[in-house]
Amino acid sequence: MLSTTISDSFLGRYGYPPLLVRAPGRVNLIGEHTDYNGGFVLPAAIDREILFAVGLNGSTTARLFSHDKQEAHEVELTKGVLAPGKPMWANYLTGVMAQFQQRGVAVPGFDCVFGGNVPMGAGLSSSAAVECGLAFALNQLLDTGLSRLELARLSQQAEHEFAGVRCGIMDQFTSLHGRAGHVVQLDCRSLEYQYFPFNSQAYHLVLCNSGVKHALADSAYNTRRQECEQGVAIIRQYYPATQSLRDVTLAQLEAYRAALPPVVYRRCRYVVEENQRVIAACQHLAAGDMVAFGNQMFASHAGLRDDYEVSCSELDVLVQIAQAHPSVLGARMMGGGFGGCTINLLPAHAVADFVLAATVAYQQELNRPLETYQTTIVGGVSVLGPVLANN
Ligand code: GAF
Repeated sequence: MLSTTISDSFLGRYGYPPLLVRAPGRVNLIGEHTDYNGGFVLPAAIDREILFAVGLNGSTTARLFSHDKQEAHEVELTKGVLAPGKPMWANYLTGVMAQFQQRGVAVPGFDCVFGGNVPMGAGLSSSAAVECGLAFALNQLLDTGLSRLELARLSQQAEHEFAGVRCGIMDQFTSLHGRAGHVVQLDCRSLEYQYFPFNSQAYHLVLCNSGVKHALADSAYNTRRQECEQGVAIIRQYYPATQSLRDVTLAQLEAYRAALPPVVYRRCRYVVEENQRVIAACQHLAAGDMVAFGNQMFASHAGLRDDYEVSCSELDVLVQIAQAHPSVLGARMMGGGFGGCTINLLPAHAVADFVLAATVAYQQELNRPLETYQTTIVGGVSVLGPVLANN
């Protein structure tokens, strides 16, 4: 078991029993690239997790060990302001330490072994799980008393400043607030949220990993964000109350289309329509109309591909394969884009047939192996317990 492996590794390296914390990755059913536009998302935490074993070591050094990379790294905590550096994997952790410090919390020396089974670069938010897991663990160890929402914000800030991605709040929020058997509709402006039960007896969410992550992903993400901000700045000249694309209607966008550069117009149109889709999808979910829900997912993918331009040929092929399967209700690319996974909604009885069909078709069309993951919706970050020595 992963938790035993991680805690054994900690005991072996440091010789005392750790606190053990788990932090899940996430899926997002619908609402992509809406979070940093003050809009709506519908994610869930999944049973792909990063495990943390941590303990205070009485020194002024953070001793970090990545179980997956089998690499160690040390951070001296008393040498002024922490800054990003190498190796890259340590930045997600150092970024979190820096955020505690910025909030006036002195971080004492600690030991940390972490590792998990959230595939990297697959759009399942392995980085958010790493940030949130350490933030939660330090909050416990230091008895800092920060709320889950504050930990989510702190982790998001760590991603901005130490990974250089100006992400929204969705991934960190979900890792910390997931609820077993439920998806969560989050209003990314007010941070109000509502859980919806997901009928996992009847329906499954299957992830198809395209196996690609295009190099431009991070810079293109930041560019999309800037294009949206540019759109808001122009629209605000006509509607001064506009804070974000969340406030813009399609009619307003059409009325001032000529004032917007064509690319900016298309980015804005996608976001405005995607927010509407999330609201409609939640109504379908509440009504148990999974066919209508799935159609919103297909429409979301079309917008991401044609207007927002964050898909890629591999993801488009995977969605086409899903669309051609008689049982799939909905499919779309998921996360930032330019690679990673598609998310597919289908009746439980059709999962085995779909996985086989998709694997064969992907191999035939792109000559690539397809990895698929069946997901279970789980709760957010939690303590698994202190591990007793010799246990
Ligand atoms: C990435 C980001 F981290 C999220 O904040 C979100 O913007 C997502 O891409 C796209 O919806 O996962």
